[in-house]
Amino acid sequence: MCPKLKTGGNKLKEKLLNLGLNEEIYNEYRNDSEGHIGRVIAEYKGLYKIATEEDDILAKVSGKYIKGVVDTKDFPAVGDWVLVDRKSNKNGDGIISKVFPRKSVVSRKVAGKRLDTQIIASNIDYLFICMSANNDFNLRRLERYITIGWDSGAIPVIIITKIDLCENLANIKNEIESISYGIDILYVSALENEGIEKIDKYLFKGKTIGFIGSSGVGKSTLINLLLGENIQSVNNVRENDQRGRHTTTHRELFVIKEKGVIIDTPGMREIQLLDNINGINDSFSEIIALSKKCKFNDCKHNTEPGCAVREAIDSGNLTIDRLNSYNKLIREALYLEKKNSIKEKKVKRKQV
Ligand SMILES: Nc1nc2c(ncn2[C@@H]2O[C@H](COP(=O)(O)OP(=O)(O)OP(=O)(O)O)[C@@H](O)[C@H]2O)c(=O)[nH]1
Ligand SMILES: [Mg+2]
Ligand SMILES: [Zn+2]
Repeated sequence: MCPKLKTGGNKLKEKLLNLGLNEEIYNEYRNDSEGHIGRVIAEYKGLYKIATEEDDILAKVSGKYIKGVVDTKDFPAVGDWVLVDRKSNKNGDGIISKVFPRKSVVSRKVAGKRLDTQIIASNIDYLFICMSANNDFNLRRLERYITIGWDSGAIPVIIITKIDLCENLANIKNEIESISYGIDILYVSALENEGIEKIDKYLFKGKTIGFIGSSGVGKSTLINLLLGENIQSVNNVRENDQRGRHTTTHRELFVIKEKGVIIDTPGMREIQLLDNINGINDSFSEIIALSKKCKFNDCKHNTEPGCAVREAIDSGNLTIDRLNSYNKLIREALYLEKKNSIKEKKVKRKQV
C-alpha cells in the first residue's frame, strides 16, 4: 500500500487503493475542494456506474460538463477517475463534474465514416491483446492491435488464447515473434488451465489490465478464471455457431482483491486506427530502423537504389506482407490526419 495516500491524517479508504488510485491522481483530486473521487466501473448509454470510497453509485455528467464537450472522447469512459458530488446512493444518482487527466487511453476511430474517437478504456497499465490460436488468428489484425497498444500509453502484452485448439503452435509462434518486437507474448488455454499462471506477474494491487480482442476469443472466460468466479457471461454455444454474436455487451471494470483491476470489453469487429503515426512507427520499429540505412532520406522503398528495406526483403529478413501492411496503415493515418485537420478548421471557423 502507498503510505503517502492520506487524507488529513486518515488513510484513504482501502477500497480506492484496490481500485487503482495512485498518488498522481490523488494529488489532482486534492486540489479540488468540492466533491468526491470515484472510478468509472461501467457505462450504460450516458449513465455511469462509479465506485466511490463508500458505495457504487450511478451518475450522469453535469449540464455544464456537456457544454464543454467537443469530441466523444471528452465524455467519461470506463477506467476514468472522476469527481462526483456524492459518495453514496442515498440521495439518488450522482453528478459528474470532472474527468481527471488520463494516464493512458486505449482508443480507436468510431467505426464508419465519422471521425470521432471511441475510448475503449482508460488508465490502463497493461493492455492484454487477445487473439485465439485457431480461426481468429490473423497477423495483420494483430499489427493493428499492437499499434493501438503503443498509441495508448499502456504496455501491450499479447495473449494467444485457446492453444488447446491449435495443432501447429510452433508456426504461430514464429509468425508472432516476427512482428512483435519488445512485447511479451503469453500462450494460454483457459479450458486446460495452461499458461494462466504466467499472467500472475502482471497482477498487482493498484495496477489495471485492459482486455481487448475479437468476439469469442475467450476474454471473459480468462477474466472469470482470474477473478476466481463466474462473474462475466461467456458464450457457451459451439465454436462454429457464434460468429457475429457478442457475449460481453459493455465495458466493465472488476477488482481482483489485492491483485489489481481488470477491464473486460466487448469483442471488436473493426479496428480503425487514429491518425497517430507514432503508434504505427513503434509497432513497425524494425522497418523504421532499416529505413534509416536507406541511401535516400525520403526513400519510399520501391525501386530506389541503396534501399535497405528492399535488401532486407530480398535476403528474407523482412516479408513483403509486413512492408505492405506498414504502408497501408501509414496511408490510413495520413488520410485521417488530413480529414481531421479539415474538421478542426471548420470547428475553429464556427467558434470565431
Ligand atoms: N477450446 C477452448 N475454448 C475456449 C477457451 N477459452 C474460451 N473458450 C470458449 O470460447 C467461447 C467464447 O468465450 P468468451 O470468453 O465468451 O469470449 P469473449 O472474448 O469474452 O467474447 P465477447 O464477449 O463476445 O467479446 C466460449 O464458448 C468459451 O468456452 C480455451 O482456452 N479453449
Ligand atoms: Mg466477453
Ligand atoms: Zn528504402
